[in-house]
Amino acid sequence: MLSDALQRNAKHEARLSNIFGCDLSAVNESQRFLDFSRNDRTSWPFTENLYNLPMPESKPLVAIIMGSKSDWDTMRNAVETLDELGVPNEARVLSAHRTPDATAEFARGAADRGLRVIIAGAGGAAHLAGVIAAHTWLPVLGVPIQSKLQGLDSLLSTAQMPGGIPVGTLAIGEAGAKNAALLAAAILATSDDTLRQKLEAFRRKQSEAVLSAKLPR
Ligand code: RP5
Repeated sequence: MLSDALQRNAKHEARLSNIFGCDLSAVNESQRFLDFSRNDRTSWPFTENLYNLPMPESKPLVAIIMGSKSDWDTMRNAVETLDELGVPNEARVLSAHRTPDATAEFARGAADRGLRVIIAGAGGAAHLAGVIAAHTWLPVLGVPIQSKLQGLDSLLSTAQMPGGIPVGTLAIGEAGAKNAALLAAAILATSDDTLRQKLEAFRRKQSEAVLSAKLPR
């Protein structure tokens, strides 16, 4: 009877892995099933949602990297846009200059961790996106941070990559961060219909807001 239950659980798990794209097979199935059936959810890789239903923790698909904590006010626009679209993401500070080894290590391991797009924002002599791109085959989107030179230095040092290692560079500042997130979502949406629908809904809502705008006269 227990083996039947474990088999059913394995099928259920395979379906969930398929739906949510997270690797549940790495954990010891039988132990987790026993723990779950004992109502001890501490070993179950789910979080509780508002309705108290078990929900899987999704692995991040997009990483938002910034060269300094001072970049957060700009780069939060990327995080918030991805959150709005329901794209699992992670954000952290890494510097091409101040933490070169950690930056390279992050970039080399990114694809194997399941990340699919990297957004990198930096200001001044902004090498971050280029350095990350040098260490991974994943698409890297660069956001030039507004700087003492109005972000022109950041823009040129992010965009002007010599041929061979591309960085898709967005606009300077908040608009660039927001668009980097939308572009990352569009890249993922080429193989994700649900996300494509969310992007289309986002565009529709945006168009409606423009068309219903009231001028102050
Ligand atoms: C870059 O230098 C960062 O991306 C940031 O935009 C700029 C200034 O950094 P802080 O001096 O504010 O840490 O590496």
